[in-house]
Amino acid sequence: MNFAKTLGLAFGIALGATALHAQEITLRSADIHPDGYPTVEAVKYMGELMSQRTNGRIKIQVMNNSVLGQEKDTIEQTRFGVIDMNRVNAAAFNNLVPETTILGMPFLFRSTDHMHKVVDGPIGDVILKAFESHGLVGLAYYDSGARSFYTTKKPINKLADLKGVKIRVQQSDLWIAMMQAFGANPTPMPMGEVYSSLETGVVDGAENNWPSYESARHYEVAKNYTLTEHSLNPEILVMSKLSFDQLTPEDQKLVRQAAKDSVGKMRELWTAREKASEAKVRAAGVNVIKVDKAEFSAAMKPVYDRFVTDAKMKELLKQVQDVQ
Ligand code: BDP
Repeated sequence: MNFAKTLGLAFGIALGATALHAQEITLRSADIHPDGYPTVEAVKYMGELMSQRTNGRIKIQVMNNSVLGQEKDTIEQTRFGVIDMNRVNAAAFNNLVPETTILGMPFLFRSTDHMHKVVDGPIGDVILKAFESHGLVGLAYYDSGARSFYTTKKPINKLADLKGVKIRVQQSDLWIAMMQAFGANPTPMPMGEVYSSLETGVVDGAENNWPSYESARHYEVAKNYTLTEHSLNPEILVMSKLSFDQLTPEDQKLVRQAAKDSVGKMRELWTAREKASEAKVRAAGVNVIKVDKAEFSAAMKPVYDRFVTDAKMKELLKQVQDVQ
């Protein structure tokens, strides 16, 4: 956390704590996406809210475009308080905070509305709370649409077409297992390496939502997009617990509230961007393929058998499925 008047503060305390009130705080927030991407703009919006609500005393500096590194590294730095906030897809937290795996389970959510009801309700709160024993404070969920496969050479028209195909996945055991259950050959790597890996044939394909497929320019090198829509895994905005604990209880409340208040903005931006990205890649001549999703979904039993084993996960899964 950047206390603008760190020295002044120490002196202020020595002289009689008046400087405390004037203490300006800048929270640095990481994101891999470029300017204009909904997650980046939503956190900037949260920063505007913070600034308005504190008369400029607390600001957020969004350090996007991967300037602070790839997600795995920025998560570690956030846990150590080097970075104050981080917006990352839930998959990147799976190995650290097992409760988050439920959100990425294949073909779990019936619709975006179902996903919203889950994350906006008590289940969402339980999962955010689970971050605290891992050095992080879960602040909010952001939309990430549906993820689908894309390939460079062989188009995926049916499940059998994925057999042995090298697919890049996020660095998560759940996602590796999911690809294996689809019959694919998973290659975990950070997002920043995907474009060149597709281009050079290190992988045959990857999977992501329309906006990431478009904004990372993967559609230029992987021109077959197969609408499997296998997961609606959301994004999660977290704060470093070390940074959070340095704030006064009032400021902590302000941060939590502003994060929640940025969710509506994010959903608006997301809906618009999904449409715009889809239109852009279609106009660029991408081969968009419809499939029988039931066939893909039927192959996912091993994933559920492996990741929903203990009583806690079983209960969580049931609760999610029961949300109407
Ligand atoms: C994007 C997420 C980003 C992930 C990326 C990925 O917004 O957080 O890093 O997918 O696949 O949709 O790694």
